[in-house]
Amino acid sequence: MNGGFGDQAIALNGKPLLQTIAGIPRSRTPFWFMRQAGRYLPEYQRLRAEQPDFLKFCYTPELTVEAALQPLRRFAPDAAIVFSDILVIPDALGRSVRFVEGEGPVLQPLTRPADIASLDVRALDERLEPVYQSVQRLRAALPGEVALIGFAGAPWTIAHYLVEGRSGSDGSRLKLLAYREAPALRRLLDILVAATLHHLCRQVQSGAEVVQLFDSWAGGLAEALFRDFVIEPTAALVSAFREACPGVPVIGFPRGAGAMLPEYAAATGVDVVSIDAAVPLAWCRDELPPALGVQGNLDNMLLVAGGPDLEATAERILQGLSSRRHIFNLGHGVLPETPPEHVARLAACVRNWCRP
Ligand code: 1CP
Repeated sequence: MNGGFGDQAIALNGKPLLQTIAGIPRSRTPFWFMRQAGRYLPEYQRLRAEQPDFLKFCYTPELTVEAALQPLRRFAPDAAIVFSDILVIPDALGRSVRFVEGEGPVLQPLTRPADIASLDVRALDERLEPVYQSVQRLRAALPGEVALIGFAGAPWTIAHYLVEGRSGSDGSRLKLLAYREAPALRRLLDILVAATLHHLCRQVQSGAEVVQLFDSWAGGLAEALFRDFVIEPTAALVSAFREACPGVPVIGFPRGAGAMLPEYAAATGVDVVSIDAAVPLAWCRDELPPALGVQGNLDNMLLVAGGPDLEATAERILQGLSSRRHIFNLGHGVLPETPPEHVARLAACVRNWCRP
């Protein structure tokens, strides 16, 4: 396991992304792209054809390591992210999870308190062993300056998929559960905190150097719900993670959190907040503490569109966040319809941009 920031010379080992998070000034802004591996790459499509069952793909290290390395060969980002999915946790807890072509994930919805009691954390480690092997092999295959990111879905977002059952839904079932049966939802979130803590720590033990929590469904919540069911479980998770894996930085991505971002950052203690494309740069400067890292936030749809605005916007983001710890990224993951040439142009632009 990596040492804390106290062991910087060893732990940060010339890796721009880790150095930036630690506040070591650099001439270049490090970058990677959420969902940098995946369907927009023809070489990924070919690899996927070898294993049409997506979960089986996620549990086959030979395939996941190759999928994670593909974007590195094309774009040379400063980080690799292990190829897996946030829904391996519901799967490992014994719920049925299927990925349906053209529809996305379909889960057996969790509807009764007895469903919560039936979640079984004991099988987790065994079921997810292939993910940890993927991390280990990927780390060994990485160029020395590339950092390895482990990840998990945040408890609220995993609860979303467990309760709603599919991706097209608007989240109303989970919100009603929060209002009508808060104690049951708290029990569910407690289980998810424990499972996620274990999953993140095992990734770190296997070679992950930084972890990201994807809270894709954190947006549009009333203040009290956001506080009780996004911030509170995330804070519990981060604090337990700090104890178990000291010195390993945490990136939080509460997508759509907007004006709640400062409170999220302060209460959870994450090192970096990942911001979506709707967050104004000037607002970050005024409202977020100067030592907090910021990751983001080019609109993933602009990356689909391309055109001269792509470089101009990237430079505006680089400039706008240049006075703080900034990791350049998108506001949300690369979309399947994105031309890979646009991603290559963006990578070149970020790599060649120098801090003023
Ligand atoms: O057909 C295919 O090949 C499957 C497409 C796919 C891929 C490539 C899915 C299904 N998951 C992934 C990989 C993945 N998912 C990664 C690793 C790849 C990388 O980043 O380079 C990561 C980090 C995720 C995370 C993930 N999965 C999130 C959080 C990020 C986000 O986009 O908000 C979410 C919400 C999921 C669920 C999921 N898995 C897959 C799909 C199509 C979805 C989204 C469904 C929805 O819209 O609700």
